[in-house]
Amino acid sequence: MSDETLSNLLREERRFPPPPELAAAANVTSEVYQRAAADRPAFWAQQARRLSWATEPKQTVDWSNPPFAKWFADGELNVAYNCVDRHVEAGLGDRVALHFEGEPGDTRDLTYAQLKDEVCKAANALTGLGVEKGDRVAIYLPMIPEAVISMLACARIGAPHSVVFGGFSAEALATRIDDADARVVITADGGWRRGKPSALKPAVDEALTRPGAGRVRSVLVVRRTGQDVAWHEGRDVWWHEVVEAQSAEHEPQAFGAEHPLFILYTSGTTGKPKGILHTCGGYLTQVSYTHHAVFDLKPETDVYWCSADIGWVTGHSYIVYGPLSNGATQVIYEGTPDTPHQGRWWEIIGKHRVSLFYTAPTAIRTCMKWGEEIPARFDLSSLRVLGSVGEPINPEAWMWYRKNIGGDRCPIVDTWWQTETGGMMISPLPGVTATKPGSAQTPLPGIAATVVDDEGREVPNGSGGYLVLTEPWPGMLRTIWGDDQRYLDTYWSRFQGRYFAGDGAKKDDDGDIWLLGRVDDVMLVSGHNISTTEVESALVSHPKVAEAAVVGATDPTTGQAIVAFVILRGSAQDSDELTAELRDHVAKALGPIAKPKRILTVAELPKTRSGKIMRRLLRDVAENRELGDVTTLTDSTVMDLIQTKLPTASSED
Ligand code: 6R9
Repeated sequence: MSDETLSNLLREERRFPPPPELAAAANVTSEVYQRAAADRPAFWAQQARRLSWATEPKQTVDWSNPPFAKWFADGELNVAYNCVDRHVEAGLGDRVALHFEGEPGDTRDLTYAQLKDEVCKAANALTGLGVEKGDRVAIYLPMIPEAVISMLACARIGAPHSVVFGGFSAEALATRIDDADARVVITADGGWRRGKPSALKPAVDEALTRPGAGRVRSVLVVRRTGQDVAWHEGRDVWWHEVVEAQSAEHEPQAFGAEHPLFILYTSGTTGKPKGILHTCGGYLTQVSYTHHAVFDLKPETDVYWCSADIGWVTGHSYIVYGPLSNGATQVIYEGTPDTPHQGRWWEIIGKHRVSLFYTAPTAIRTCMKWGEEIPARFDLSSLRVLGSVGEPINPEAWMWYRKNIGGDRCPIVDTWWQTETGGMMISPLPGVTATKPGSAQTPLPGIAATVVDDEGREVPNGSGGYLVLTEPWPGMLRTIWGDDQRYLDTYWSRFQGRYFAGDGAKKDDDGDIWLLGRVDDVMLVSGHNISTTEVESALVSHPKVAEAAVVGATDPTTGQAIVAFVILRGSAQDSDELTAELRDHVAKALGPIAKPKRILTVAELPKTRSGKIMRRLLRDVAENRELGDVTTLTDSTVMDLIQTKLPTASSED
C-alpha cells in the first residue's frame, strides 16, 4: 500500500485525550513507559509481584536458548490459588466474582468464596477420574460458570486444559483431542443459543469414535439444557453427581512457573491447527498486569464484562485469568446479542451497572447495522472504559462505539494481541493516551514492537510493512504443542531474532501503529499492494454500509482484482446505483486503484468464533472454487447464502 493511501486513511484523524477524572486516578501513568523500557526484565519482575508465589522467583527472563523463553523459572505458584483462594483469604469471599446471565433469562451469582468451593470440588472430581499433573483435559462447554470452574480446576491440579469452542464440529474437536492426547473431556448436554437448546454432547460422542480421540477415558457432562443425551456407561459421568459429591477442601499444590497451563488451538491458514502452549507464571503476570493497566480496573467498584467466548484466547486471558487474578467482579453471558431482542447486551450493562466493556469490532458493526436507536433505549451511564479486540477496528465503527455506547465520554482501548502473545501487546492506556480512531497506537509498557520492511529494516514514521516483536515478553507462547520446528518456522524464521506476527502494519507520523490485517490477505492489484482492511474501512465509511469484507481474486489483467462483499445498514436497499456509488466512494477515499471490481451485497459474512472474517472462503467463492475447510466457521449456512448470490454479481469497469 502506498503512503498516499495511509494519509487518506488518516486524513480525518482526530484525537481524544483521556477524561481528566480518569487520568487523575488512573492505575498507570505515563512515566511507566520509560521505566519499563529502561529495564524490561526488572519491570516484569515488579509486575510478577502482583501474584502470590509459593516460591518467589529470583530469575526473570531466560533467553539463553531463543526462541524458547523461560520466565521466572525458579518461582513456584498455583494459578487457581491466585485467581480465587487468595482473594477469599484477603477477606473478599463475599465479593461477586461472576454474575452469570443465561440466555433464557436464568441468572446465577458466584462469590469468590463460592467459586473457591466449586473449583475445589471440580479439582477433587478430576483427580477422582484419574487426572494427574501434566495430563491434558479437553473442555467443550457453553458460556456457563462451569466453563470457568473447569479451567480453574485444571489449573489447580496442574493439568493443562485445551478448550475447544462449543461451535466447532465433531471433526474439529476430534483433531484437537487427538493432538493434545486428552484423556478426559468436560462437556454439557448443550447450551442455549438464539432461544433454542443447542446440543454439544452428540459432537463429543461422535468425536470419540474417531481413531485419534478413542483414548478418552471419561466424559464429565454438565446438565444445562436438560435435553436427551446418549449415555456411555463406564465413560460418561454427570457433573451434578460426581462434582457435587466432592469435598470443597482442596490443598493447592505449587507448580513451577514454566509448568504448562493450557494449550489453545488456533487455525493456521493451511495445515492442521497449531496447539499454542502457555505456561503459568509469565502468562499470569502479563494478563494480570495488562487487565489492571488497560482497563484501569478498580476491583472494589468496577463491574467488568468481556463478551468473548471462553473458547477464544480472549476468554482465557480476559475472562478467566486476568480478571480473576485481579479480584474483579464480572458478568458472563451465555447467548447471542439479539436474543430475545437486539438490545440484550445493553440491557445487561444497565442491569449490572457494567463499567468496563470489552468486545470485538464485528459485534460493534453488527450493532451499527441494527441501528443506534437500540442502545439509546438503555442506561449505559455506568460505562467508563470500552475495549476492542480481534480485528482492526475501522474508524467509522470506533466513532459509533464511542458515541452510541460510550456516550462520547469513555476512552476506547483498541488492543492488539494474539493467541500466541497470551496477553495484550499494543494498546492505548485509558488514563494516558490521546486515542485515535482506528489505531492500536503504542506497545504497552514492557513490550517492544515495531514495523519492518521486507529486509527486516525498521521503517520510518509514515511507512508500512510487517509487525514484529523485538524482545521476549512474559506471556509469549512457549512452543507449538509437540512441534518445536513449526514454532521456529512459523514465527521466528522470517526475520532473524524477531517474532513475526503475520500482520501488516503502518507507523503514522507520530510513530503510532495502525494494524492492517493479516499479511496473507494483502492484495496485489496491477503491482500495487492494497490492504483489505483499508478498502473495507473505506466501504464502511459509506453511510449505507454496515460491514464489508474484501478479497483479491485472480484476474487475468490486473493479477488480482478486488471483490467486495458488503452488508447494508438497516433500511438500505441493494441496487446497481448503490453498487456504482460504493465503487466511486472507495475510489475517492483511496484512489482509483483500490476501486472494487465487483461488489456483492450479502446478509451475513463467514466468520470464525472470534468474529474474524474468513476471507479464505470468500476468495474461494470469488474464484469459483470449491470451499476449503469450513470447520472453524460459526455458521456454515452463511456460505450457501453467499454462493447463491454470485450469478447476479454486478461486475463492470
Ligand atoms: C486476541 C486475538 C490474532 C489476530 C492478530 C490480528 C487480529 C487482534 C486486533 C487485531 C487489529 C486489533 N487482531 N486484535 N488486529 N487490531 N486490536 O484476537 O487473538 O484470535 O489469535 O487473533 O487478530 O490479525 O494477528 P487471535
